Amino acid sequence: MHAPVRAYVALGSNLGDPVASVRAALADLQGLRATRLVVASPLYRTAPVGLLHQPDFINGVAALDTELAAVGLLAELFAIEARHGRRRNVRNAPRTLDLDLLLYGDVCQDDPTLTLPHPRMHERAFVLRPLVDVAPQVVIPGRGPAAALLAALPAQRVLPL
Ligand code: PH2
Ligand code: MG
Ligand code: MG
Repeated sequence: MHAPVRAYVALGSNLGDPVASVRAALADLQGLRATRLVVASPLYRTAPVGLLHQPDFINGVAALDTELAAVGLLAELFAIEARHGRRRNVRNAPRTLDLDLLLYGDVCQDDPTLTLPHPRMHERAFVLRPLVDVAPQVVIPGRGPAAALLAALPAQRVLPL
């Protein structure tokens, strides 16, 4: 544990009751040890990216200040996913809850366990839109300002709930 680091977590769900799952996950993040939930974005209904023939997603982003190490925070996110019935099978398949660690301070790393920044966040409007809501000035290390990246993306369906 160390001085708090600002981290951003993406929330996503498209199985069961996605709005309830994402709201419950936000409550879980609020209760996380050694961590403060600073702000949660509005939620969005978004078109699936990757695997196309699956239900729309509910997506949002949370800003956290955490004394946990990045891997410790990641383990907590996996534990919350598991508590919400997440099964890990096909990549990009529908899921009851997906919690992705987007940014952990300005750390850049490419480990088998954790890549930071999240390697696909800069091309996903369903991540950048709520991220810019909570952190309009945030810069993705190695990629640039999130707001500029979002503005340059081709249209993706991301609608406020
Ligand atoms: N997550 C994915 C793949 N595709 N599409 C949307 N709209 N929202 C997601 O959260 C999402 C996705 C992999 O985690
Ligand atoms: Mg994901
Ligand atoms: Mg994930």
